[in-house]
Amino acid sequence: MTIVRYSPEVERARECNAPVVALETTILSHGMPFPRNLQTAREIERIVREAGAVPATIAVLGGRINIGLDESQLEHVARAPMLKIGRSDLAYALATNADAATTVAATVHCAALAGIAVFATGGIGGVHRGAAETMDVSGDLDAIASSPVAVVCAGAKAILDLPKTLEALETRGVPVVGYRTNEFPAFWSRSSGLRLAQRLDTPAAIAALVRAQSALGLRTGIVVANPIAAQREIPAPEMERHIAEAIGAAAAARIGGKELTPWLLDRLMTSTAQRSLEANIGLVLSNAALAAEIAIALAH
Ligand code: PSU
Ligand code: MN
Repeated sequence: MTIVRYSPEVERARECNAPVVALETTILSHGMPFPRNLQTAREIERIVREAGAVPATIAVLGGRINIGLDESQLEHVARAPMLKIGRSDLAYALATNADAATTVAATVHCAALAGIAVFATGGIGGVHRGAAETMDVSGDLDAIASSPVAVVCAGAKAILDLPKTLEALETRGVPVVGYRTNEFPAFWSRSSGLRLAQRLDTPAAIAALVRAQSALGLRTGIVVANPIAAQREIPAPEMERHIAEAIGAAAAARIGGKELTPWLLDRLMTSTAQRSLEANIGLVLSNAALAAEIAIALAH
């Protein structure tokens, strides 16, 4: 069974070993409202192309893993209500000919299948606050740990327990490197107060890290933590008030499981008067640009 379908643009890039950047679709389908999600998806792809790499936006359509979406497929993902799928749902989505948006977890797996070494997203999932009771730990962590892909993100979403998320990454053998920072960024904010032992300041240096990881025979992914630009950030103390309120409201409304992350993101959009959305879009675009530069450095 052919399970993967490449767009003509990605197919050509594969033939000539051109730099490719994988992109996820849950962030579009469940993380941002229409039509901003579609505009953002187009903008991400434009930034990757302008930098000299090929964007490979990934979704499951009609039960096939599509790597590289055309304009109408991108619009379908942005507009139509669609399943949010992690790795545990991938086989089911294929076997039932579903249309589905892929999370970081499902997307890094598909990128690894396709031999794509660099992936850009907003923020990875991680250990949820209260995980000691709920055991809600995003499948993103295990998927990154078993997919040799560099994940360019603005850290983990600050709705999570960030210290536990870093511990979980360490346990899984995933290097976390700060891009031009000594601190693990907190998605909407530059600062989390959590120090990182690894810092690199150029795309070429990150490419060297990716090569070293591979030379060691480690099939583990790498988290490249790229803080949001200073002029776009929502300072951490301010954001924390909104997050605490949203988590309280989610508990009162008994929101859990897959719904939790999209629900919290949506609530924060309202409580910050869309500032969290604008920050989210800004950091994704910046991650896409950095991912393209890393992919290009790797191709040399
Ligand atoms: N970051 C965002 N918006 C999102 C997500 C991340 O800015 O919508 C998505 C990603 O697809 C990530 C997923 O993989 O949330 C994690 O969900 P969960 O916590 O249910 O594993
Ligand atoms: Mn979960």
